[in-house]
Amino acid sequence: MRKIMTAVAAATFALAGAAKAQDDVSITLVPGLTTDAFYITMNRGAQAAAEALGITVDFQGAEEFDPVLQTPVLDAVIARGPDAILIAPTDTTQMIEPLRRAHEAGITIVTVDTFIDDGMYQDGAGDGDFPMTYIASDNVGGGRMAARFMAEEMGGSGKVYVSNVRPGISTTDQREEGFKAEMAANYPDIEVLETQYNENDASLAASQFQAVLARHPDIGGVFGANLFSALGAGNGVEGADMADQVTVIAFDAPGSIVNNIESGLVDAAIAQHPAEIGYFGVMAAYALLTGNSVPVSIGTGFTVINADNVNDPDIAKFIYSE
Ligand code: T6T
Repeated sequence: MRKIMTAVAAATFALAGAAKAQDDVSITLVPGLTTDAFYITMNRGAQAAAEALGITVDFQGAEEFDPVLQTPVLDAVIARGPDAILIAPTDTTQMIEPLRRAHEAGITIVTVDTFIDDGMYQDGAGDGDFPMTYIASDNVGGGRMAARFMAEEMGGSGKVYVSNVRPGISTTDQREEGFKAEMAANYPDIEVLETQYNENDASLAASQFQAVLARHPDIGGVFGANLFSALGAGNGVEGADMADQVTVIAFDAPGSIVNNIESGLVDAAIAQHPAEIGYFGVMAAYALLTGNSVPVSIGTGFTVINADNVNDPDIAKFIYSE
């Protein structure tokens, strides 16, 4: 009961305390890392919304996807005191306390792409209940899509593994969860081997493919659960000259992955819509700051890119900016 009162009180404070004049709104977007085409594209969408609203949105982040590096960036942003922070938290638990400092300073928090705690905000449950909304892809659903494309491409049988970043990141954890759940439910003849964690390092992901290949010469597929995992998995497969035998399904769609689809190295990419996440993230923060309510979560879409549509002019807008 006490927790529920706290959540309701917090929500009321955020709305009542922050009803701003329309042109007096300051928002900072803190990405998972600044140099990733996914977040660069998210910022493009955020800037489009800022322009439409006549406001400024800053982009401040660390150079690696790491809570130890993201926390000081966040502290510096809090010190400058924007009205709202849009953030892709780099760890579900480690970013709760740093974000609580922002919340306690009266800053409205919106999480984009990744979430803290259980990702269900404003429901009175959990330590990280205070963000106002979560705007992202359906990552469990995306993982399920990846499994279906993988299994169809492999004729429903063979050995695969997930190349992933590290445990504790909501998005990539959920993609792996969805991938494994779909395989277990619908493709009993696909064996999912142990996940390989690459710390967001494409070179490590590539060498991990070589190591898995040494243990399992009949490996048939790799699911790269994010941009760097997929790029590295593709490089590993190419280095072993196994593009014809190994199915690679990528999450994310920068130009480099699209090139790998054109060359036949990657079979399909699940492109997220990061510009959409940035656009609706800014719109949601603006709505909250000007006294309006917003949904507690907003789901954005996917586009699957493969050899059939890679050169279709309608697909070009889903390739990430670099
Ligand atoms: O896949 C995206 C993002 O959704 C994820 O949270 C972290 O990795 C990316 O930024 C791609 O590198």
